[in-house]
Amino acid sequence: MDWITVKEYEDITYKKCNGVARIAFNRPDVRNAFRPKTTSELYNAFYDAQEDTSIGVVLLSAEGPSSKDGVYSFCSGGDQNARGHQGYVGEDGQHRLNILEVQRLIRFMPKVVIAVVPGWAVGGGHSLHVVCDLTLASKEHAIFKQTDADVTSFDGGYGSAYLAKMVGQKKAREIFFLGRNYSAQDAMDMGMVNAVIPHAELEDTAYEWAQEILGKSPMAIKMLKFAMNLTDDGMVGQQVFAGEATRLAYMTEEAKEGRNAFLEKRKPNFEKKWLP
Ligand code: S0N
Repeated sequence: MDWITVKEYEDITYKKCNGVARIAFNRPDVRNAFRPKTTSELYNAFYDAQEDTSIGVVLLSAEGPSSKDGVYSFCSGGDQNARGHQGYVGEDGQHRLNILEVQRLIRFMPKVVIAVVPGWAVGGGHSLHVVCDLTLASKEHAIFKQTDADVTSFDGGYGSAYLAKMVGQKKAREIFFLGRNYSAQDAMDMGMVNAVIPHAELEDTAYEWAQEILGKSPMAIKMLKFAMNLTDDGMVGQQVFAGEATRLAYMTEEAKEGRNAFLEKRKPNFEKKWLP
């Protein structure tokens, strides 16, 4: 695979290859914790991937291992060193919670996002894998853990409530209330991981899964993602799904006639075709 670097960032890496974008955390010495700079960079890269019509699948992965102790991590959530009294403090001194904007972009983007988990997925890092469409995990090194209740920095949205839909209420409560470590196999048995992959094959497997998805109908993949989101996303889910219905309606003769009639300052002639 010939990955091409799209843009140089400080806290992440961002590459593309054959319809696949790979966005990876790059702070392995702090277990890939995110600070405001990281979330801004993530948002920027995800937005680019969303807008690029040559990209159909995004891998959210991580660089590593740590140069200090050789440990692999996906993401350990919010950087506790950057945390102030109102959220995580950016270089501009402002407190932000903008990991939630990254979550929403992953959730609502019309492309498949795969979490590629090479090591620790903890706190807000755990929540990110939950919000991704699919999760692939390293057999040897992935560990799933929720520490939100240890550090009073908690995700009451997708990270917990949506997790409960995924693994069931009892298991989700166990994960958050006890904060234990779960292996890749444990996580798969619970239904929050799609496949457990030997570590050395993890990235190649993620790329292969992406290529398989890229062989499908882009329209169908998008509509299926939005349909599966809809029931859990309330009016926003309906808005996203319905937006695509509007886009399809724009393609009809009827829609062209409506637009043309307005521009030509005449009454529209819809020919009264009330289809069954
Ligand atoms: C990941 C853990 C379990 C790994 O343990 P291990 O292997 O024993 O390593 P350590 O020795 O603990 O760590 C190695 C070095 O990395 C630093 N480090 C690790 N994690 C972080 C971190 N999150 N922030 C800052 N530094 C971190 C260690 O300090 C150590 O450094 P050195 O080598 O210098 O000693 C273990 O590390 C662990 O438990 N980490 C903390 C996990 C955690 O509690 N994360 C925060 C949980 N909460 C969130 O993420 C909230 C997310 C969020 O932002 C949010 C969500 C919803 C709504 C709003 C928000 C919001 O924005 O606030």
